[in-house]
Amino acid sequence: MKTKKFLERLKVEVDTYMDKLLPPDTVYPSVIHEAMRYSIFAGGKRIRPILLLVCYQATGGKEIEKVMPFACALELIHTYSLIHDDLPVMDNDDLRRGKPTCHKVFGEAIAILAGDGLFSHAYYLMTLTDVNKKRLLEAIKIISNAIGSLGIVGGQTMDIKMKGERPDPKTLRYIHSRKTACFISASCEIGGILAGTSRKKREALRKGGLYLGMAFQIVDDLLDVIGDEKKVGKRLRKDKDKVTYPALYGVNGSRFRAKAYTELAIKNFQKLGEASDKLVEISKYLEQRMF
Ligand code: GRG
Repeated sequence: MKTKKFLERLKVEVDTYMDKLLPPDTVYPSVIHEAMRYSIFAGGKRIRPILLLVCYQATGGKEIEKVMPFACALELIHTYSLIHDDLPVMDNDDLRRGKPTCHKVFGEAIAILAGDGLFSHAYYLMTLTDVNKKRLLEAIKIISNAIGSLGIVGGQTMDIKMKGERPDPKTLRYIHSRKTACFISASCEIGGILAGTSRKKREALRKGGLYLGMAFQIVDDLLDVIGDEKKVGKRLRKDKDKVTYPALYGVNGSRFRAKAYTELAIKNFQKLGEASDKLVEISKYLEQRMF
């Protein structure tokens, strides 16, 4: 309950900043700003910005308002990836975050542009981050690498290419680490970078985030099999022809692996000492989530 409340409080803070930092939907041409805001505020857990903020504080960062623009930028990029992932040429989904997907409401062309608009605006927001410019440049380098063809784009490419194929452990690990874990790892590492932490702690955050991200995607796979559509907010039982952990290891084997990755994440986060308490709580909470 304590962790749930903590996450809800930070989600409200992130949402308040995003509301201020996104162009209002009255700005011409209003339809694009309506579509961008629609997908952002349709729902979502805000895990990536929250991890950035928690890692920033765990490594000595004091003024979270200074790094809020970067935290919001992560959510804009994530939402952009969801809009494009839902398109008919990708996963062809009609429900996301409990609401009709962006292209169902605004049409495909505007949905593509809403994703593009969120992506570019994310980089604009990064420039508003009020930290030492060397740290900022390093953080931009890390996120750019995590979301390109060596990260999310590569993972999504193989996710699509492997549809209908027999899953094998190596390809499965590649897809999950690039499609999801890279971004979660970057969110954690960037928190430390913006706080100006040591190489050693930064590495603990990077590795911890990577393991946490693997567990996160395995739980996402599991929810497709055992979850409740109302709680998850998207159509379920849709991953049947996809390369997933349950397809390769079954429900129990996947649970076991989600737990093992969570334990590895915690082990790495604990290298920060007592400051890791919140990260440990969040890791355990995410492993048990039903949404
Ligand atoms: C370069 C950002 C970018 C995208 C282009 C479309 C695409 C390539 C990638 C899609 C990647 C994708 C959708 C991965 C799934 C990751 C995942 C677990 C999504 C669900 O995240 P949650 O549970 O969702 O954090 P909420 O709605 O809570 O934010």
